[in-house]
Amino acid sequence: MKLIIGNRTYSSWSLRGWLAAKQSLLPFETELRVMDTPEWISGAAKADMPSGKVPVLWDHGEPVWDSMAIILHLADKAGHDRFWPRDVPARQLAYAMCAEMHSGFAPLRAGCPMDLQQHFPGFRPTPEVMADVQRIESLWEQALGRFGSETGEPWLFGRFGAADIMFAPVCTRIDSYHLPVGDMARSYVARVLAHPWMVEWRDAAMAEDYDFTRYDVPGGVRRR
Ligand SMILES: N[C@@H](CCC(=O)N[C@@H](CS)C(=O)NCC(=O)O)C(=O)O
Repeated sequence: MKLIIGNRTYSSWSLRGWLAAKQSLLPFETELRVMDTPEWISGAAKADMPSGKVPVLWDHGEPVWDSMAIILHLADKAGHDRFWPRDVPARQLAYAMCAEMHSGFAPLRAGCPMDLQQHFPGFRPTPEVMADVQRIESLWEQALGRFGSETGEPWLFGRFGAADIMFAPVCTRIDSYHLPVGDMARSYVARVLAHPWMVEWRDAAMAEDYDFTRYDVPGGVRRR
């Protein structure tokens, strides 16, 4: 399989697709397409990207685009238990949380774009951003409180899975923008950021070097 991703520093959807590929435990190669280069803007870099967006997974000559479709496809291939809780009520909540993340939280996504190379010490979130953060905290509380302890592992539904993957970029935003959250969310964010795959992605992001100004937010401080 080949996974096409965008800039690791900025592309939160690529991070989700890549975490899903790692979670499948299936072999894959990763191909970076640097966004906003002349080739990206002209469309030449997107010839094998059906929606013109990353991530795209190529599997046996067929593309699967969109992070959610990649999760669904890889769960079919690698086994649903690697991505979804087995218990039906837990699975219902996991499906709904992933769908809500995939289609919602526009103020948080627009106001706090993922940026792994910087953090924003003086950032003042709007009420709309904070409403998204509070909604996400309440979803995490439900998942962790009802189902998180079932396997003895510290993820939203016990074992690491699709819900942790979908919310992983939110964890980077809470960290980068110093968004105020309660103890439960703070410790969940710390666990996600310390996950070996997150560390691997972040290290690779820190090594990326390109001009990319599309998502510039004032007040950023470089992490290196
Ligand atoms: N719903 C899509 C969203 C993908 C998306 O918006 N990707 C961005 C990068 S994070 C992209 O490729 N945008 C097209 C562009 O920048 O031209 C998914 O879940 O994969």
